[in-house]
Amino acid sequence: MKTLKNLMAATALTAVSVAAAPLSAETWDMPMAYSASNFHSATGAEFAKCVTTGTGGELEIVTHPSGSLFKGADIKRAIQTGQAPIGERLLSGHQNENALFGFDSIPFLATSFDDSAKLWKAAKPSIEKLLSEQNLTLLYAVPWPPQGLYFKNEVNSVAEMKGIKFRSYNNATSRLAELTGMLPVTIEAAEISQAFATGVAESMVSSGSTGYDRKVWESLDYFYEVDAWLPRNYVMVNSDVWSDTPDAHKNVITGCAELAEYAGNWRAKEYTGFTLQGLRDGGMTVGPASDQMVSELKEIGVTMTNEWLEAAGDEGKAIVDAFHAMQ
Ligand code: PCA
Repeated sequence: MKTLKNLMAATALTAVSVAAAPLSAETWDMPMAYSASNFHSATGAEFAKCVTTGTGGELEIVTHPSGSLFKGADIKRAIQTGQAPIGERLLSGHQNENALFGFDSIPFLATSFDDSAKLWKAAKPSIEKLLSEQNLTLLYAVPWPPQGLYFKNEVNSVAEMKGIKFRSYNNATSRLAELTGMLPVTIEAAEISQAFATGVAESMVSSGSTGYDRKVWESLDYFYEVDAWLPRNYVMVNSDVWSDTPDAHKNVITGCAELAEYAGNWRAKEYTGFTLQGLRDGGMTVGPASDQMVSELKEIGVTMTNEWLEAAGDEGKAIVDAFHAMQ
């Protein structure tokens, strides 16, 4: 009897939703690289819901977290080529194409949420231009919490890092590994738990958030709060798809994007303390790095800043100058 009642209720619900569904409903699949539990993915899911609700169901956005539709490294290309209309990716993941994309991974340039917002303001016009040349329209961008160093054992100086297998996620993190004598191996966040468990990697630079999402305390024991930089994720839409989108939908999407950027920034800040406590609860030692390690890393930061300025040319220098002028 109960089953029958449920069935009747479900059928009634279906009938209502079919009647209410717009005739020309469109679906946009949205690939995302990070786990569903991550705050960027949660923000993306809310953004998708906002668009679906705001367009009265005429445009439904469906998120696919954890690299389930396209792996992180393939997301931008998939959107450029129209295999997916919309998606999210780590901006500095494109640093190998153009150094400008790495503006947010310069060690010790912008180390707080406030500075990260200023740096983004300085860089945004250049990044929007670069993306539009690649058939991509920027919708919103949200920073990760400050980047710190994860290790299996206690480490108090750069010399002690020598030979450690280091998981990298962009050019800057690979370069950091080289300059500290570690051995870089590029691995997507979705795969790091396994990489640490099997010993493919023994260390990384990342946020407390990613360590928490991937439960790295199962393999690693130390997190040093270095606050090296705050890299950014961004949501992009294929520019052809965008220009074919009716104005009424564009308005909803831009409104939802603004809301998502605001909510994502707020979440990133909230999540910083929460996830560091999560690492502690998992059994890790979490705290600042030794003075020696900080000053040695800052020296490496100077090298990396100069290398970036050289690679990013006048436009890169203009970004850094504009950022400094906001201080
Ligand atoms: N998490 C992402 C990028 C930066 C971060 O905090 C990662 O580790 O892949």
